Amino acid sequence: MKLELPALPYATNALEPHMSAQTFSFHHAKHHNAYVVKGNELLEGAGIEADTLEDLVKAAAKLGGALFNNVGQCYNHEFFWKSMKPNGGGAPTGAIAAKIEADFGSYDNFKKEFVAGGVGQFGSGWVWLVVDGGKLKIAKSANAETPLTSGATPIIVCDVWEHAYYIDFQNRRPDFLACFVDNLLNWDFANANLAKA
Ligand code: MN3
Repeated sequence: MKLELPALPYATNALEPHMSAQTFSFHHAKHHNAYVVKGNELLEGAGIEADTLEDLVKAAAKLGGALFNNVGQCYNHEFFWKSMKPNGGGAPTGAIAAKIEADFGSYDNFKKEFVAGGVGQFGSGWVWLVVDGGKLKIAKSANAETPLTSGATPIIVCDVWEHAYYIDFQNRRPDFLACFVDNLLNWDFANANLAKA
């Protein structure tokens, strides 16, 4: 299979004022697109057969290097776009609300741990909400790494590479992460992923 640049699930200005159309013009149209183009170049002749992006990531992880970095970034970014929605964030609804109470004690504690996870990821990477061993947990990954390759089920992700927030928040990564949880987090997507975990 070939990598593709997916259309965003909303208009590029739909998440304003929290994430600007200008950020999407770089982050989706340039950064994500570059991973698609480079990943497809590297996939030619790599001999990988996969039917889904998830299987492609797992196969590329065995080869590592630039191939994995570009394929992993395609998966991570597609998951990130879906992890947000207009008027998202705030207290969760549905099955994930009870699961957050059970595994984090409270929504406020989840938020604290998610933000701390993203702040604590040194350099470029990602902060995830995952199901691992039946429990919701916060996971961090560096560069293009993803919990998919360690057997956890991704539920939500936030990109903490500087390109994700520098236009809108400059160096204020903690404010970006708090804004993601308060205003952007797509609990419908989280519930759909939880149902598959
Ligand atoms: Mn990014």
